[in-house]
Amino acid sequence: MQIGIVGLPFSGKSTLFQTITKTHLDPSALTKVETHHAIVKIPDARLDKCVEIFAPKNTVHATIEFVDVVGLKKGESGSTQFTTNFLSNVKSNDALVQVVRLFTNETVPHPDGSINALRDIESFETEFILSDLSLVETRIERIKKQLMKMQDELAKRELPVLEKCKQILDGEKPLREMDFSKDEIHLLKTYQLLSIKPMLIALNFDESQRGETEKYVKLVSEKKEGKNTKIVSFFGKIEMEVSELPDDEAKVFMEEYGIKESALNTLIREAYTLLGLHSFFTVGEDECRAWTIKNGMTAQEAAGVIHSDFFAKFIRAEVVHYDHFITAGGSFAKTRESGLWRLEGKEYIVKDGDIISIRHS
Ligand SMILES: Nc1nc2c(ncn2[C@@H]2O[C@H](COP(=O)(O)OP(=O)(O)O)[C@@H](O)[C@H]2O)c(=O)[nH]1
Ligand SMILES: [Mg+2]
Repeated sequence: MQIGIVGLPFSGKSTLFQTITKTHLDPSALTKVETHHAIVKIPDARLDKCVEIFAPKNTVHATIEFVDVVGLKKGESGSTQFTTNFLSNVKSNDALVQVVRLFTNETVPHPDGSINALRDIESFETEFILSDLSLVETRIERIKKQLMKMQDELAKRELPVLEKCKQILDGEKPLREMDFSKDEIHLLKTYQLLSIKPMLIALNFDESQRGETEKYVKLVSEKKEGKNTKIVSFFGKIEMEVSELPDDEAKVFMEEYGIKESALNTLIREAYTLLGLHSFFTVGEDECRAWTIKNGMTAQEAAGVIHSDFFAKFIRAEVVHYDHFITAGGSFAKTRESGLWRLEGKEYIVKDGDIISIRHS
């Protein structure tokens, strides 16, 4: 999974990127128009606990790739057209985090001269909608011409979906707010539309604004939160400093500043929810591992995520929920005795926190 961090220049994208990926970008790299990638292990206290119990040779966290999407030129305002380079860098992401600046900092002026979160969010939205609209219109025209010449089944199926998109975009709405069927989503995949991507709007506050964040979050949420759009907040500068501290010191610091959850944990939790993802575990003395799957996946599909062969060769899944495993003192034998350990068939819907072992032929 790949999450792109986007936003206007000087909104705090690179600050956020460095905070969550615990990387240091060279100051000279920050000013260059360059895209940075980093893979982040998803923190999971349940996996940590399993590791404590099994002391495995190997521990594998689920991961997310974060991308600091640069490509808007310095000083370029949100009201001007985005560069094609920027748009193409956005396309490859599964979800986007849009960093919106609320901090004031005289030394780095906002490109539009003032702080206005709704204006910034809307200018981004408009650009994404216009870019999608132009793509959709071009495609519709091409398909219509093609259908005049010859019948093409795929084109015939695509046309109504594209027209549905056009209607939404003409109404100045992002595509992510609409309902699409599985088939429609599948047909639209190849277009790599922008406004269809789930979006986390991350309001970046200065620590001096600690008392005011809720007011702004509420204001922006009322106007902008919706299906596949979620508003979160963070304190860019201070959280970057905290991320450089050892864990115990970071904890004290965060408490002092009233930061309930690190930016990384907030982003991951919300991104999982937006993307409809959750985790299951495989555990043992060799390896403890967290796996990411879509909500609603069956035991057989989950087996296929572990190993493609396991899908076809699936017989049964041994399942116990993490909570039950812990209640039973971290002992499989005890979960068996108390009937919490189960054998499930291929149609079983895997739940967040299930510990699974696949029986295969
Ligand atoms: N005062 C203050 N400055 C910040 C905050 N977040 C970022 N900055 C500063 O704003 C400038 C731009 O941040 P950067 O992350 O490079 O923005 P980008 O252009 O969006 O990648 C840097 O000088 C940061 O130190 C914040 O929360 N408070
Ligand atoms: Mg940057």
